[in-house]
Amino acid sequence: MTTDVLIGETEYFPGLGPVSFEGPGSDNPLAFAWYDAEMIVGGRALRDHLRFSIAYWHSLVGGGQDPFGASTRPMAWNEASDPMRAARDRLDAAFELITKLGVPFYCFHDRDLAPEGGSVDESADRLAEMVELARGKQDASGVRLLWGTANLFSHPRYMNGAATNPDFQVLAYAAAQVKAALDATVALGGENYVFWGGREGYFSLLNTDMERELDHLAGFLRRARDYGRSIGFEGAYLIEPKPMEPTKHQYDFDVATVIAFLRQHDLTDDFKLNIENNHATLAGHTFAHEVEIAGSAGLLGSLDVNQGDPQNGWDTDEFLHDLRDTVEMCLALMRHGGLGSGGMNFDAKIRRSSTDPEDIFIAHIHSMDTIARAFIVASRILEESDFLELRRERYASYDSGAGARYQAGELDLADLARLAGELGEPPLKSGQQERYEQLLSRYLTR
Ligand code: XLS
Ligand code: NI
Ligand code: NI
Repeated sequence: MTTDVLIGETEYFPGLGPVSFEGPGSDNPLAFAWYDAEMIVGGRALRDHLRFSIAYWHSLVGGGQDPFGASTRPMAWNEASDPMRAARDRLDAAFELITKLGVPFYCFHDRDLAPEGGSVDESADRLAEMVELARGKQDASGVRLLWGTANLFSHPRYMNGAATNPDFQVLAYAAAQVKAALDATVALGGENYVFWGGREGYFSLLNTDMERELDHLAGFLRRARDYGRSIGFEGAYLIEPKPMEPTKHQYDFDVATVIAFLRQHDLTDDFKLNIENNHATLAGHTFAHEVEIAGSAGLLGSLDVNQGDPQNGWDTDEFLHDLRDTVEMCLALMRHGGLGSGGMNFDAKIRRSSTDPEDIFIAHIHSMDTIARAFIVASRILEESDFLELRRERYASYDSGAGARYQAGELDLADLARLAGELGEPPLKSGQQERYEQLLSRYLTR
């Protein structure tokens, strides 16, 4: 898979890109130092392991506005007064950015691609019109759609939720939007479809019938799945957990909560997880922890790569650049077999005060480099060090004898109690945490 640079009528990032790989010694902020797309790791090119993706909403739509002030970032592609004209300009800018960065995938919400119309039908028509154009851009460049989704949180009608809204009329409206977004995803060959429950949650239990809302949510997901399958969508449906924001308590709290919900409603054949680092940390977990839980359940779908600020308790969506944390995440990811049809989507935004055109390039380049480097470090730890062996040894007592019988489901509680008496007081065995930490540190700099 190769991507050709696509520039529309206007070049929106003149003098920037295409970005090339210069190697670890490079001081050029606009070149890759670690992400060599062609580099073979474990028999596959890095490009195919990492499956990077641009997030349309942060990189082409969001202009740095916050609750205290308006946009700061100049985005010429969003300035046309006709919103469909702006959508076409934005598509040009999107494919220029994606192809100049050499990123193989992108992701969007319906409303990023096309503005909402005055009715359900007009909105669907506008989306279909933009999908046609996006199809042409994909064909011309080789860029693919990692996932599509519907924005069920920005419009005021969704202030009390979408699929969990107490008002059925809102739920029906959300269904119309998801139907059109699934049509768009299928038309563009999208490999996954994401549900992030933007406002599926509550601010107060006093006015919330949680049991009913969760039941409605499951019913909504079932209908969406069935419709998608009926129009030929073969990819994975992904739920993206987040514990809070915008509501006080989001129902898709974390990976474990979502897995329990999927199992309760018998949805695990079709649904997996899209895990975002900043959402993991908001839930009091790490990225690695969430990947580990999903991987252990065989439900690892895709990743939204970003990071939060340890001193802030909200979703700051910074570009992922913490190497050590990323190595830990990659170790979990690789032990569970990698991404499959998922990818690594940059659900991240440059800071409000980052207003130079090159800032968006540098942000992506730095993050791609960090992840590539972490992935290479993790693969070397797995292949060259005694990491796996140390972990295996730690559990060796379950590999034979009574331990193996226990693991195989044999021995009842009374058997175990009898064995305890026979075996006597267990000697203390070190968990050797510092040794593992040291090992990781050494590989970081090799
Ligand atoms: C918001 C979410 C959102 C989803 C897509 O916090 O991360 O961006 O990824 O709706
Ligand atoms: Ni996300
Ligand atoms: Ni997020």
